[in-house]
Amino acid sequence: MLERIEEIRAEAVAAIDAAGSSAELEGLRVRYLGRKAELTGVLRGIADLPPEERGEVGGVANKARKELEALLERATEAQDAAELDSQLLADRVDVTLPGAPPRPVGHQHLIARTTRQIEDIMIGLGYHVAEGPEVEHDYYNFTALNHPEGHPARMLQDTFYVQSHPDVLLRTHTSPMQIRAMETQPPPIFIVVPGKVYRRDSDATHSPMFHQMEGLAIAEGLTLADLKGTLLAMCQGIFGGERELRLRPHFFPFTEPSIEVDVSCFQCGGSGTLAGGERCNLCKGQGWIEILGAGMVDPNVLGFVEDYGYDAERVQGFAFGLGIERVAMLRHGVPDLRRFFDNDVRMLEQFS
Ligand code: 2NM
Repeated sequence: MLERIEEIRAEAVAAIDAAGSSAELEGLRVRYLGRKAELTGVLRGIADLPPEERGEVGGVANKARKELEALLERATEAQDAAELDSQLLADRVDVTLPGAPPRPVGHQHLIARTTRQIEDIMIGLGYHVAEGPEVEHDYYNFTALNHPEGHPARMLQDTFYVQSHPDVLLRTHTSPMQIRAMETQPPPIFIVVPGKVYRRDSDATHSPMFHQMEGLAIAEGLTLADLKGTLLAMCQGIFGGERELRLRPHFFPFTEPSIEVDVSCFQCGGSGTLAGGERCNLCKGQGWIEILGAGMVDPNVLGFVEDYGYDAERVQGFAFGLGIERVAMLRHGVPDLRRFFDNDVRMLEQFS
C-alpha cells in the first residue's frame, strides 16, 4: 500500500511538472485529488485497514495529498501568471496603427485647392510657379515696384512693419518675388507667384492675411492683347469656357496702362437675370464680376532690374494679380471670408 501511494505521488509530481496549461493542471487535480481519485480512495479506506497499518498509511497518504495540493496550487499560480503575461503581450495596443475603421487622411483646404487649380491652368499656358519670402524688404515690396516714398500703401495704417527694422515688413502682395525672379533669370520670363500676403484690414471681406496669385510675363513684343488673351484663358479655366472679359481703365503704381478686369457672371451667364426673372445675386444684376487687377509693366519697374538683362527698350510685358479667397468665395458661394480661417471642421469637411 505504501509503495502504491509513493507510485501515485511520484506519477502526479511528474505530471504536474510537465503540465503546460492551467486547464491541464485542473485535469490533474481532478485525476489525483478528486472524489474518484485513487489517493482519495486510499484515504477514505483507512478505517477499513488493520489497526496497526492505519497510522502509517494514513500519515503517508495525507502527506502525499498535502504535497500534491501545494504543488498544484503553486503550479496553477505560475501557469496563470504566464498565461496573463502572454495575453497582455498579445493584446498590447499599437497606438501608431490607424483606427478601425481607418480615419481618412486629411485633405487640402479650399484655398490650397483653388491655388493649385489656378497654378495648373497657368502651367498649361507655359508659366512657372515661383514662391518667395513673406517677410520682405521695403525695397522689393515697394521701391522696386515703383511705389514712391509717401505712397499711401507704405503707411503704417496699411502695412505691418517689423518694429526693430523699419525697412522690413510683411509683404502686401506677392510681386516682390517677381522682382527677385527677374534678378535671377533674364527675359523671357513667364511666372505666377501664389502665396500669403498681409494688410492691416479686418472685416467680412478683408482679412489681415489673405492669398494672392500674381502673374508676370516679360518678353519681346508682348502687348495688352497678349494680356487679355492670357487672362481670358485663365478665367475660362477657372469659371468656365463660355466666360468673356471686360477691361476697364484703372491705376496701379507698377503698371502703365493699368486695368481692372471683369469676367462675365458664371451664374446668370452675363445677363444679370436668373431663369425665374429675378436679379442675379452673384453679380448684383450687373452681368459682370470684378476679378483681376492688371496692366503693362511700367518701364520704371524694369529699370530696377536693368542690370539683370531687362532693357525696357527691348522687352516689355504684363502683370496681373488676383485674390484667391475672392475666387473661392464666388465659385463656392462662401458668404464670409473669415470662414476660411476659423478652422471650423464643418467648413473644412464641406469642401473636402
Ligand atoms: C496687380 C495688379 C497690377 C503686378 C505688377 C507686378 C510687377 F512686378 F511686374 F511690377 N507684379 N504684379 C500687378 C499689376 C499686380 O495685382 C492686383
